[in-house]
Amino acid sequence: MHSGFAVIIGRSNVGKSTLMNTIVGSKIAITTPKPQTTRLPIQGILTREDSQIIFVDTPGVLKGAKDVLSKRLAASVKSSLQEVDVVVYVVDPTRDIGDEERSVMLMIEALDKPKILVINKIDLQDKPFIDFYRDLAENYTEVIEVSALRGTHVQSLINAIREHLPEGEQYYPEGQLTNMPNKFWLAELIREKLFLRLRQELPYTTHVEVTESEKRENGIIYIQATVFTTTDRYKRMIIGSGGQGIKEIGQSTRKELELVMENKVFLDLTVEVDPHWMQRFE
Ligand SMILES: Nc1nc2c(ncn2[C@@H]2O[C@H](COP(=O)(O)OP(=O)(O)OP(=O)(O)O)[C@@H](O)[C@H]2O)c(=O)[nH]1
Ligand SMILES: [Mg+2]
Repeated sequence: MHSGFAVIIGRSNVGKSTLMNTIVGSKIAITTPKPQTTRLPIQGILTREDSQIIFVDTPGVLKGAKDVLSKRLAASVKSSLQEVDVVVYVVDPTRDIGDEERSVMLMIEALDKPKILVINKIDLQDKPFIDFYRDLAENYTEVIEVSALRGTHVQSLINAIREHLPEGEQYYPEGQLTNMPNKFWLAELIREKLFLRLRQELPYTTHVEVTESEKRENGIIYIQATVFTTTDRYKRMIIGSGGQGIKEIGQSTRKELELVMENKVFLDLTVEVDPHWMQRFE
């Protein structure tokens, strides 16, 4: 048996969470077209007959961000790099290589660990920067081109990772797909719907907490959650005119939950102002 940790790292929006979900075969991490969707390192577990790989999905690395949350995110990425067996560095060949990418790259190339460069989104037609990444091959243990969205070459990636895992026992029982507690995952799903609906800076001022999640005697799963935001103005924007905004967020979350849980769900969603929620990340 081989087992170990593979950290998925890269700048925001390259498809790290999508890749982890595809590998694990279940939606563990939320994914949206907006940068900085992932906020906490989340583990996705792949157990096979001869191996167990624990993937750690990390928040996109942002250079020079000064707010508490971004700093905390960057720190959590750096610390998740310390104890892993394999580094999976994901890049997006459709986007220009800016300062941010260069600094991530330097950080990774300095690590003395097996490093796999994953060029993602190969399903897209226009990939002007793909040769730039291909030319970096000598700095990495391996280079694999994938489409996380479609699953292309994802098996080759899994096999390559397994090659570099030490011998060892399983960390988690078979069948366990994530380390994430249920309430946290529910909160993440609500946050995804918020992200998808809200514009520009608004998503980054929000935080979701699930206070209750239980199956009641009538067979319905009852979930109570609060969306925290920093100002009254944001609260009004989230609620929307006549409550339409929060209603739609609630409906799309509930629909997805009912699909996943194969159960009727009642979702009680409220919005509250808490100017200090970010400090809870400190
Ligand atoms: N066409 C295409 N789109 C992809 C692929 N992988 C991810 N995407 C899209 O890219 C966007 C970002 O994906 P995420 O998985 O949320 O990216 P991330 O790297 O986890 O982003 P952060 O959590 O913000 O760091 C989403 O709209 C995905 O659907 C791919 O292989 N092909
Ligand atoms: Mg993510």
